[in-house]
This record gives sequence, C-alpha cells and structure tokens, in this order.
Amino acid sequence: MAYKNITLEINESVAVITFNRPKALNALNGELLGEFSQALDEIVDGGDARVLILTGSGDKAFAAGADIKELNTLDPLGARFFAKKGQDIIGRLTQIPIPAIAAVNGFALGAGTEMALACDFIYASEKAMFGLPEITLGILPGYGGTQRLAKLTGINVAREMIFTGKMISAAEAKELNIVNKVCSEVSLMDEVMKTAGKIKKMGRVSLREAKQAVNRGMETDLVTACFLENDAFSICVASEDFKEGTDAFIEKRKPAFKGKLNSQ
Ligand code: CO8
Repeated sequence: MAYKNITLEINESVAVITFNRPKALNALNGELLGEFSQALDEIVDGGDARVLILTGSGDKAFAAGADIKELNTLDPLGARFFAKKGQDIIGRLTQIPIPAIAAVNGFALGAGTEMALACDFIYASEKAMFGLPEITLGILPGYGGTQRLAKLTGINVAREMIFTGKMISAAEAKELNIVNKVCSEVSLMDEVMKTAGKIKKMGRVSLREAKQAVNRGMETDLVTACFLENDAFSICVASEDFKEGTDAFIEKRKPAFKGKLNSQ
C-alpha cells in the first residue's frame, strides 16, 4: 500500500515504519496516525515480519509530537475523541504479536516520546532528545505518557518531567531507564538491526507469548500476571518451536525455528 506520511519497508522479516513529514519534524497528525494503523494491519496480516522498527525521516527528528497546528483547532469533545483514537492506535504497539523497537534518531517530544514508550524498548542516537512538553501548551500528555513514563522511570521522575515539560538528552534518558542503548548517530540503525536480527531468529510463538506476558502482566497485579505467564508458557509448549529448541539443546546443535503459529 502507498502511504503519504510514513514509509513501510519489510525486508528479511524486519519491518521498518518511518515517520515521513520531515518539514514538520515528523509531527504525528491524524492522517499519519491513520496510515500508521493501516501499516500495522499490513504487517500483522502479511505475517512475514518478525520484528518492527520505528524511526523518523530526516536528520533532526523521530517525531516532535502531535501536530500542534491540528491540536490548535480542537474543541473539548473533539479532543476527547482525537486523543482516545490516538491512544488506541499507539497502544496497538503493545498488542501486535511481534516486538517493536523505537530507533530514536532525534527529537522525540510529546506524542513522539509517547510513541517510543509504547514500543517494547528504545535505542537512541546520541543526539536524540526526549520530553513531554505538553504542559507548556496548556495540555498534558494524551497518548499514554502520563502512565507509561512512570512505569520506566518511577513516578517522581515522571512527575517532574510532565510538570516542567523539560527535554532530556539520550544519555539522561538511558540513566532513567527510558532508553536501553545510546548509539552514535551513524550506527543507530545498524545497532537496532543487529538486535532485530537476533530476535527474528527466535520462535514466533514464544516471542508473541513473551511479549504479551510482559505487557499484559505490567497492567495487572502480580498473582494475575503470573497466571497469564502460566497460560503463555503452556501455549509455547504446544508449538513446534518448543520441541525444536529443546531437541537442539539436547543434540548440541543450534535450533532451526520454523516459526509456525500452530498453537493459534
Ligand atoms: N507540530 C507541528 N509542527 C511542528 C511541530 C509540531 N509538534 N514541531 C515542529 N514543527 C514544525 C515547526 O512549526 C517548523 O515548521 P515551519 O518551518 O513551517 O515553521 C518546523 O517543524 C521546524 O521546527 P522549528 O523551526 O521549531 O525547529 P527548531 O529546531 O527551532 O526546534 C523543536 C525544534 C524544539 C523540536 C521545536 O520544533 C518544538 O518545540 N516543537 C514542538 C514540540 C512540542 O511541543 N511537542 C509536543 C506537541 S503536543 C503533543 O504531542 C500532544 C500529544 C497528545 C495529543 C493528544 C491529542 C488530543
């Protein structure tokens, strides 16, 4: 499918979605989010991709937030609808059956940070900047940022970032557990691809179930989360890849996972 505000490439089981409005620092307007949701459908329905990577076009931004010109025209009820729709679309990253990695190549502000936070983890270039500056516009983070940031940084750090709207560097974001790895600008995509390359070789069922166990488990209490983990474990054992993984260990060879979703 042809997109106007994003690009989607799928090569050797790795899907890359690039936010592509460089003149507006890849600000996430409604049309872009609609295309992003369609691209997620294309990836999930196509079934070829084992890992998804998100990044931004140009050399300046991952995404500098929701489109402020579009926000400026909202009325309160429209805002409620618009925010919920964006929350749902961005929240899909936590539900798709493959890991999502944010490759943050520049400014990730407001909705840009929120998009990255909804990924399974974040790699950033040295020049990336993170922040939730919505408070400076008289609003608050509306795409899950009030919740997802605190889960990574602890609640007081999140309060300070949300109440001041301050920007932090990639190095600070790493210290605060927002970012897993800081890379040079030129090596960012190579590093992300290296990690994606390792992940894509794993069993497809176990990846899907591990992602769901972590993500759904984080949303509930420990006892319920452990029940979810328990179900996920038994689903993995029903997969061909479980037999292959354990046979390979016993036979002292590398597993050749087929990645069939035979437990669905
Ligand atoms: N929306 C629209 N356009 C933008 C945005 C944005 N978020 N950010 C940058 N642009 C545009 C600028 O208007 C400018 O366009 P033009 O050349 O036509 O004037 C172009 O991108 C380049 O930007 P700058 O000239 O400002 O570039 P600088 O290098 O001087 O500054 C900054 C870079 C610091 C990133 C600066 O652009 C900035 O502060 N941008 C806004 C950051 C921000 O406040 N983001 C939060 C937005 S609100 C949000 O994300 C809410 C999420 C929840 C929504 C809930 C839905 C209802």
